[in-house]
Parts: sequence; structure tokens; C-alpha cells
Amino acid sequence: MNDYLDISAEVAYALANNQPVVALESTIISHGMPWPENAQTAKAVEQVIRDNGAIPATIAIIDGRLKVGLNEQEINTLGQAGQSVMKCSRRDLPFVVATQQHGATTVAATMIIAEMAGIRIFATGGIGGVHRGAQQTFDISADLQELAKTSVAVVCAGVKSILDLALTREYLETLGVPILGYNTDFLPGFYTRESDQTVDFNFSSPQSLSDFLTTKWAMNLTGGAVIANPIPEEFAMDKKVIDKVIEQALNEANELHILGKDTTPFLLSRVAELTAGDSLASNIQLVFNNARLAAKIAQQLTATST
Ligand code: PSU
Ligand code: MN
Repeated sequence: MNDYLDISAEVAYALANNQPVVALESTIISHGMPWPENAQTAKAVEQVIRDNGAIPATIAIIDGRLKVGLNEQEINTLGQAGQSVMKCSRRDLPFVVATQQHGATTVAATMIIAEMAGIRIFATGGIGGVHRGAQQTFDISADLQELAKTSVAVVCAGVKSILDLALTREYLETLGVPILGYNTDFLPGFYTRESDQTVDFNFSSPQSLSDFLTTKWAMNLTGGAVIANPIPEEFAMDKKVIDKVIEQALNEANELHILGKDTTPFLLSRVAELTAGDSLASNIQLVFNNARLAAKIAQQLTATST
């Protein structure tokens, strides 16, 4: 297969036997949440996937090896090291592999490694996108280009308003990446169930989402899809409260001249600090919710491929 790839025995067995597998990323562990909630959440989300009938495959780079399926100790290592682990997108993968370091994989890098392993579906919290002010900075996450070329569907809670939602939507349209709502006509705003942006298509079941993906790939239309799953009502945040916090975090990032790959982790951690943990609680719940949906879609995908 690939000299750089290590697939855990459990995940390899599941893939060989056409059992449902869901990929999970690791930048959310090291850069998306604080220790120890990050590692606790990473382990709990694996359990949610198991409880919903699929096998979890958390993806990261350990000592230069592309790992599909982490053990508990590896998850703890990434969680404890936090921001000192290298955040790896497509550009960074050969560097951490060649220098045999640990790396936390973004949505883009996780998609690449999932596709190498033969995993079609991936659950996370939020994807990267077009940043506010991108007209000047050109700051557009490599996640979007990856969605255009790599055939893995990403279940997320929409796009955080640290980003420009309207530009993110336009950019995905240009790239031919569909935004599929799960029981929603609107692109969810991560902490909130809705935004002022619409999705492309609204689906009401894991089966119909699976049918869309199977058809897309059967037609050789390579590339991924964004599956937008709103945060459950009881965990959603007040829009005014979260908007104010995000404005403050964005202003601080500007004043401190935070640039490039440091921007998203800086904004995520400032938002968590400024809401004194409220946003973290919501963040954890929406990841669980996405894992549940991804596991159900994974089951449908394997059912159609037999
Ligand atoms: N958005 C979130 N939580 C996250 C991320 C984004 O709400 O943890 C992480 C993901 O790993 C995503 C990455 O792929 O940030 C995007 O970083 P950048 O904007 O530098 O491409
Ligand atoms: Mn960026």
C-alpha cells in the first residue's frame, strides 16, 4: 500500500471486512481544545462511534509514521503536548515524516491519510475556511482545496464565525464541493444552529446522504463533501454572546499580528478562554453529535458497497 502508513489491526480488519469506519482528526486534540478535556473528548468520541455501530480511526503522525487508529497513550501524548505538536496540513506532511516527528493532522491532512487507508467518512467539529479579511490576507484554509480533490466526506457543525461564511460558501461552490445539510436549509454556525447562509441540499436521513456520496463517487466526481450537522438545540450558544467574543478574539489576533497557521489555533483558544469554558462544553457536544451521524452514514456506505 504505502510505506509510510500504519493502520491499526482493528481498523485494518474492519476495512478488509467492509465494516463501517469513521476517521477522526488530531489537530482538534492538540490545537482545538485544552488538556485534559482534549484527550478525554478524543477517547469519548471514539466510544460514541462504537456505540453507533462503527469503528473509530483517529489519525495523526507519530514518530514520522502516518497512523490510522491511535492507542490511548498516543492520544494522551498529543493532548498533553498541545500546541507544541506540529500542526500538519498537506504542505507539512513530508516534513514531519522525513524528520520523524509527531504531527497533529488538520482536516486536510486527515482527509489525505483517510483516503490512503480507504476510509470515506470523517467526523470533526469545524472545518477551516475563508478567513474574514481574506480579500487582503489571502488566508484561506487548505481544507477547502483538499475537499475539492480528496474523496472523503467531512461531517462538521458548519463553519465558525471566526471565518467569513459567505466567502467560504462561494469558494466551495467554485471548487465544486457540495454542502449537504442534515435536516437544515441553513449552514450551521458551529456554536449556533443556523447562519444567514444556506446549504446546497438538505437531506433528512443518513441513507439519503450516503446515496448522494455513493452516486458522486460512482460518477467519478472525485472530491469530498461537507456534511453540515447543526449543534443540538440544548447545547447551542446565544448568538449575541458568541459573536461578541469572536469579535474580541479577531481584534486581538490583528493587534498581535498573528498570521498563517497560527491564526485558527489562536482564535479557538481565545474564544474558549473568553467564554470561560462555555464554548468548550458546546464544542464537545457537537463533536459527539457529528460522530453519531458519521457512524450512521458509514453503515449505509458499507451496506451499498457489498
Ligand atoms: N475549526 C474548529 N476547530 C478546529 C479547527 C478548525 O472549529 O480544531 C482545526 C481543524 O483541524 C482544521 C484546522 O482543519 O483547524 C484549520 O486550520 P487552518 O485554518 O490553519 O487551515
Ligand atoms: Mn490559514
